[in-house]
Amino acid sequence: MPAIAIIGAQWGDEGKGKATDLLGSRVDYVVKFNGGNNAGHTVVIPQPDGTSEKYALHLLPSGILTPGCTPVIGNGVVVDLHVLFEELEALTKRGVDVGRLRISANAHLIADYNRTLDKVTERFLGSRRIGTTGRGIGPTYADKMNRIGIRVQDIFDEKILRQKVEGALDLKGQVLTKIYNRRPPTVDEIVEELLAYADRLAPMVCDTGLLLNQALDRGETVLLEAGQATLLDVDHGTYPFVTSSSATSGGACTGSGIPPTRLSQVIAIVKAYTTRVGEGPFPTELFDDDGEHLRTVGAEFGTTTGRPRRCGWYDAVIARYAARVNGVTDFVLTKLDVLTGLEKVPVCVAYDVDGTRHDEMPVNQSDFHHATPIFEHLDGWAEDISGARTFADLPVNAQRYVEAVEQMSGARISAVGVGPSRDATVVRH
Ligand code: 2SA
Ligand code: GDP
Ligand code: MG
Repeated sequence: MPAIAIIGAQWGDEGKGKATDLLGSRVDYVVKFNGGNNAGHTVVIPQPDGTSEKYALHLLPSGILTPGCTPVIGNGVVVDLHVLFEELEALTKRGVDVGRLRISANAHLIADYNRTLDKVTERFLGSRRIGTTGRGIGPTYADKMNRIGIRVQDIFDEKILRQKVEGALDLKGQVLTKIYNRRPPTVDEIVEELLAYADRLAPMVCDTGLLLNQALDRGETVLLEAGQATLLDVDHGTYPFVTSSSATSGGACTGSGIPPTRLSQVIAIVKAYTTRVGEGPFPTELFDDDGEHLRTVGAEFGTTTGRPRRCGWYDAVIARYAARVNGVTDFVLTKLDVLTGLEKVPVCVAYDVDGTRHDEMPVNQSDFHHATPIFEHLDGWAEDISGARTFADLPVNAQRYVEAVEQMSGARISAVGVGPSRDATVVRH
């Protein structure tokens, strides 16, 4: 079996963690290929005694929860070592075997000064802030592109590490002091902090690109799991209100070392409505009781920061865009249960921008900021759907909603989420 990518179709938190976990038992490797501990994936696993265990993962790939599956942190990820070991320890305490984790020698490390810079830059930007998670993600990717980043492999050679930290602090120290009036850390402080993890990290580090391609050669299955989503992608998202990594299927290749010709399936996770955390345009956003209803029923609060998520109706223009940019073969429509009880469910089919209809994402970002949604109002349903396991179990209007959204969004809907738990899923294809 070849490689499968799972990506987010909207602005994140579509339920990628649950979808990855669901496929986990059928795959040999789950790879995180972008982002860092800005991600938040919630996975709910039913237990034999009828209770359920809830896990919130930030830096670790969701595959860590599946026995027999090897979780991999790819070269496209930025790693905060403190968070890495904190998450590993927390899972170990809960009985999860974390010994299989492999980490790319080429992944970049989040240094202390980049966490500081992330936070002070946001404060400095004031009303122009991005609404970042404050985890140092943007500054660390900036260092990577600027060729002053620190990579995982650097911490196994103190001399090289020291040289690299000196080089980075030459620049970043000045920024912190002269622009933000902060005392920068010393080279010794940073080197010491990073070196402290070297022994524990060493057994996990390898050439993950080689590992994964060899697994594919043997006929094993590799699942590439995105953090964030298409509209937060640094190239294809609502720039500058984006994260700093490549969250689309192209990023799955560059961030893992698996070539595009080996991807056989691109699964996009799309929520039955839309949410966004942080700043930036959001045409279907609701500021009324309907928005509050979606937030409350959908428990729409950030998994990493606890921030309330902005909520709005389903946007088929965005879904079509995600289908195109990622080469989506299948959608998984999540959280359909959250729409239960609504008499009518509006779905955005196009935008109106100053009297002009746009069926595709406007090329100009300012137009997107001013886009007004053109809605189709679909019939709702009142029946509880959380127990549905086949498409036929869904009320007719819920089936029609899925079919209508499928028609508008540019790829088949292969599965539908009807609750947070692993088994609360209707599989169609
Ligand atoms: P950053 O920290 O540089 O990546 O922030 C840049 C933008 O990317 C958004 N972003 C996210 N959006 C949704 N979910 C994310 N993960 C967490 C979650 C978020 C949380 O699963 O709930 O807990 O707040 C995530 N990570 C980054 C961010 O809001 C900025 O708009
Ligand atoms: P991710 O970042 O895409 O992995 O998504 P998050 O875990 O941040 O947010 C998705 C939230 O929705 C989590 O709390 C999941 O447990 C929950 N969830 C996933 N699928 C469903 C579903 O079909 N129905 C409901 N009600 N909740 C879901
Ligand atoms: Mg999330």
